[in-house]
Amino acid sequence: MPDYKLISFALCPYVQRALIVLKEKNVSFERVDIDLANKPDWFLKLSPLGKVPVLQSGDNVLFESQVIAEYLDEVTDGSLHPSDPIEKAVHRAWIEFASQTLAAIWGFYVAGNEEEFLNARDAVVEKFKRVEEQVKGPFFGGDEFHLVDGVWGTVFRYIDVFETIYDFDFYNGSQKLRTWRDGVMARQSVIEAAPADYADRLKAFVKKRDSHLSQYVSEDIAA
Ligand SMILES: N[C@@H](CCC(=O)N[C@@H](CS)C(=O)NCC(=O)O)C(=O)O
Repeated sequence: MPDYKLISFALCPYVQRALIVLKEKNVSFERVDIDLANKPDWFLKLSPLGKVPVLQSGDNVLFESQVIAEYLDEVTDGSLHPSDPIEKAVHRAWIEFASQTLAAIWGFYVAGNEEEFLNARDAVVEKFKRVEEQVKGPFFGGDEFHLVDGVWGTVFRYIDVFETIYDFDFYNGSQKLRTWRDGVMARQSVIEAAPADYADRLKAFVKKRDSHLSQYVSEDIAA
C-alpha cells in the first residue's frame, strides 16, 4: 500500500468525501491542513486548481475529490459502489447531484440580501425534493451504506448546523429524508470526517462572511 498524504481544510466537504473513503477502507494516511485564505507556495505548485483536497501518493498528485475517492475505492478491498454497472452509474450521477447541492448551499450562505437568500434556500429545498424520489431507504440504495451516502453526509452536515441557527425547513417535512440523514450521520466514517468542533467553526466562518445568513448566527460565536 503506497504512502498517502491528504492536503486538507477542516471545513471542506470535498475533503470529507476523501476522508470518508480513507476511513471506510481503513487506509493509513498523513493529513496536512492548510489555510485556504493564505495558500502556501508549495501547495500552489502542487495543486493545478489551487483547491483541496489533494492526495499525494508517492510522486503522483491527485486532485478533485471524486477522482480521489474512486481511486482509493479501487485500490482497496471491496467497493463502496454497487457492483451492477447501471446501479453504479446511477450512484455516480447522484454523487454529482450532491456536488451541485453543495454549490446551492454555498449560494445560501453567501447570499447578500433577503431575496437572494430565500431563492437560495428554495434551490436547496428543490434539490432535496429531487433526491428524495431516488432514495430507497434507509440508505440511498437500500440497506447498505455506499459512497453516495457518504457524499450526501457532507451535505447533511451543513444542514445540521443551519438547523441549529434557525428552522429553515430544508427537508420540507420529509420523514424519508430525515431517516436517510439519521442513518448516514450515525456512520463512524462520516462522524470522523469532520472535526468535533465543526459546528462552531462553520458558524464562525459564516458569521465572518457578513452575508444575510450571518445575521442569524449569534454574536457569541468567535469570528
Ligand atoms: N470540485 C472540487 C471542489 C473542491 C473545492 O471547491 N475545494 C475548496 C474548499 S471546500 C477549495 O479548495 N477552495 C479554494 C479556492 O477555490 O481557492 C473537488 O471535488 O475536489
